[in-house]
Amino acid sequence: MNVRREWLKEQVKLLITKKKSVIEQLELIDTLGQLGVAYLFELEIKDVLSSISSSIEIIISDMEESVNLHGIALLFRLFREYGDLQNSQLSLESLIRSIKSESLKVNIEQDIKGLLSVYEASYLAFGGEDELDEAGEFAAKQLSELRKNSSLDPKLGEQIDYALEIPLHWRVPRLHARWFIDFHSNQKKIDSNLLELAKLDYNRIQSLYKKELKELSRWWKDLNLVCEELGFARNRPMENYLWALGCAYEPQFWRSRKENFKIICLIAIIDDIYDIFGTLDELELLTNAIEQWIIAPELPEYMKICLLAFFNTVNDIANKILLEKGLHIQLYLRQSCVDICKAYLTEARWYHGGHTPKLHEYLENAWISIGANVVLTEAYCLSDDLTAEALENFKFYPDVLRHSSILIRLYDDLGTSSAEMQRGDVPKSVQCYMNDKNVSESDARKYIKRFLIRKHWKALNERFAANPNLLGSFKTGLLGLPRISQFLYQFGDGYADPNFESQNRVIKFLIEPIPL
Ligand code: 0FV
Ligand code: MN
Ligand code: MN
Ligand code: MN
Ligand code: MN
Repeated sequence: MNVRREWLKEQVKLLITKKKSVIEQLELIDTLGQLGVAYLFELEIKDVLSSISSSIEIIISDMEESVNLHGIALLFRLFREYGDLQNSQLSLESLIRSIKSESLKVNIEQDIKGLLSVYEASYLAFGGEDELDEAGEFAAKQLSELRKNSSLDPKLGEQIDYALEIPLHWRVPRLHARWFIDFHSNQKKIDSNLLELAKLDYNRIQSLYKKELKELSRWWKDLNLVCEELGFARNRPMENYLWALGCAYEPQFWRSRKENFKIICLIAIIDDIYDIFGTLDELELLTNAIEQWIIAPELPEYMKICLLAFFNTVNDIANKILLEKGLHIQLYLRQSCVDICKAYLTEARWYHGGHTPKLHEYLENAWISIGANVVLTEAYCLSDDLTAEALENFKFYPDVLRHSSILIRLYDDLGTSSAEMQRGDVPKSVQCYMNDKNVSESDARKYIKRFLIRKHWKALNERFAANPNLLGSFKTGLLGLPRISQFLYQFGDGYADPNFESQNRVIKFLIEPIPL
């Protein structure tokens, strides 16, 4: 398999460098990305994009002349995805011009490929790019209309449904790759060597995940926290591994993925202590003990058991980095843990005091209590590129992390708040908004889905593009965690209470290889 894979890789390299039109170049780069193999050809892709970059104005004016909506939209999206800020602005203007030009409307309505591309491109918008939103909405509407046409090719119909369900930019890349490979398997549209490489590589990475999950499950079992004293807590190692994969799915980030998994397992138990089991007095004691990083003697037994494992896990990883690099990361990890527990305590006080915060007041706390601050701080500290200087320059929670966290929180609230309210928990974003505006639950959900989530994705896109040099899986997690959150909570609580739909998708992700 490895020999075959190497050979295929060489063939695909030849394919990339073969002479072809700009549109064909762009489509190939896009296909590599959607197949999940772009990471194998980073240099080649960079070369192609920078050669396009150097004659961008001519290319765009050619596309405008031939009314190539698909081409301009794809160009825009790829420059945004690959972080070429300057050229994405340039092609954005052309894109808007093309869509707006009245005379083109007739063509546009029949140009399904163009509409799909505009739709997908619109999700890469920054804050304030409202015209792009409008273009995306226009495209979505046209596509739903076209979908009703019974003579539409069924394959194309399937593609439209899939796109309208969730845009590409919001999807978990590995899962999308699986869909994309399956979708194209019996078609002749993708070069057969490339498709075979994608399948081999998908299966190779999947078997790597299985190995990791096996090792991590053993660690979790040996930790022995699934015990009588903590019987109220969630025991979901596989789903915790999915969170860690969401943060970094690339094989080379194994280190941070593994430690992220461990910390997520522990955070999930601590969350359950704050939400479900602890009395308010106990929770005050617990928060104090975590701030001082001690197993205080007055803590109840179940808290001691959990804290000891928690401190050990964090100290262990800090010690490894100290031995390897001479760097002290423990204070950073500790600070992120203290911050989340304080946010948990605030929620517990609100809950026990019967307080319903305003939505903005709730979110000001809840973007921390969702836990991405802990995962991403750890990801930063475990990046292979971490140096003494990078550690010194670490800033807790820049704006880009805040927007990412808010998204994870909003998806979580949409999926979990019904059960949380039934069980008894602090009002979540849905309930806070209902209370603020005196609206129904379904209106609150609509507001969050259609407005708030869009708004924070735009802010995240913008901040992410403005910070191209972030470290390791800190960088990948900023986009990856909202995506995995979207995935886990799309059909209710796929994290703690998985239904058939969620399980099925996980099996495709982690268990079932692609038939060759
Ligand atoms: C959220 O669960 C959840 F998935 C947790 C705590 C696992 C860790 C996830 C990350 C670190 C991102 P839940 O809905 O119970 O969380 P809240 O905050 O709503 O109690
Ligand atoms: Mn909870
Ligand atoms: Mn909670
Ligand atoms: Mn902001
Ligand atoms: Mn929740």
